[in-house]
Amino acid sequence: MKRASILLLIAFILISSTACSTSNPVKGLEQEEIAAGKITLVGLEAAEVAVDLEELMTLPAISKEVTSVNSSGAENTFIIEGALLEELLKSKGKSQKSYTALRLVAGDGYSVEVPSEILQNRDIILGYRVDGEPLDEISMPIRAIIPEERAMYWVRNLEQIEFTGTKAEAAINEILFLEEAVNTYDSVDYTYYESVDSAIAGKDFFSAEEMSNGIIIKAKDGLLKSETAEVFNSGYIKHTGTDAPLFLSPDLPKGMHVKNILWFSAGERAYYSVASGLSITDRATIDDQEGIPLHRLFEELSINPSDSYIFTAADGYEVIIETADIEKGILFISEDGLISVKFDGLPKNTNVKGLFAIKTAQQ
Ligand SMILES: Nc1nc2c(c(=O)[nH]1)N[C@H]1C(S)=C(S)[C@@H](COP(=O)(O)O)O[C@H]1N2
Ligand SMILES: [Mo]
Repeated sequence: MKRASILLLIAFILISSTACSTSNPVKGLEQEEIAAGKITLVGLEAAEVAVDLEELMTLPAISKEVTSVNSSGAENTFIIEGALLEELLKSKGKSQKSYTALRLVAGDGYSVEVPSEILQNRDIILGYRVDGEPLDEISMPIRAIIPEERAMYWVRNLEQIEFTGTKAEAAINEILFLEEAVNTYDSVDYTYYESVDSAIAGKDFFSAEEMSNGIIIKAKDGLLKSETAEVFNSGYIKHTGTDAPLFLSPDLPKGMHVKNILWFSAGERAYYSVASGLSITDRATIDDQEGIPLHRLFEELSINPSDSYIFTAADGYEVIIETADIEKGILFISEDGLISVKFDGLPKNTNVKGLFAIKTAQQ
């Protein structure tokens, strides 16, 4: 909202107090502002559908006390009033439950994909009033609120909702280790707060073909995010310093950055941070060496079943491990800083140092 229109709005409220608030369902909002506040629904019908606040207000209004928790743990409780997305969709003969995912897109460049699990189980409120007042300037005209879910989904200044079709769940056939992979790509200096760290361009990690269904990023705290190829390619993986591995971009709102990544994948390949894995996974010990049980790594990434797996080192050394032996293995970082595996009771030649990748042998 423009400064001039706020001043006008304030003047309007001061001059004609009750007349406006009773004739108008959003107290403090002028008719023109209600008409101007519109969102676009893309992918719902053949053509884009525009929905304005006036239409939203004809739907059953709901009011709910919600608490947002931001990434630093700060809580904020307020009452949101608005209409349910499900009611809006119902009025168009649709349901949020029939979509695999949707993307909430804001006017400031922020966007977030809402996965199927949330679409199946949660209410999505298209909020137009907070604590009985119009939304603040950065949130208006509509803020999406999904109670019980992370504030990451509570998109201010909602402009567009994109409905997407079925996405093929990619099955992983290759795990690459981020700590080794970073040596094979060019890093750039990236200034992050007070320090200058190293980062690799997002577009260096996957081919366009691999990214045709976008990418998935999982953080150490369990956060799982789907991003478009466009968003990922506009950013970097910062692999040294604070919050690393960190996905960030100078062009994206900070809320789209992902701190402390565990892995990210596109198509059949995933990059896994062993340092992140070590800090959250229960370890097993072989001959005084602690590490991540390999079967836990395989579970985490849902790697495809295979009779055997090929372990490749950065120097080209390769060993093939039978599936039955995977449970004997651990993944660790050696004293000299190399990604390594060893197996309880297997010959020494299965100890791989400088491990670059694990691949399914038959696909
Ligand atoms: N338009 C827009 N909406 C946004 C964001 C943003 O950058 N732009 N950040 C999101 C994130 S990551 C969080 S944690 C919350 C922060 O909401 P709060 O300020 O109410 O805590 O807003 C979400 N909605
Ligand atoms: Mo956030």
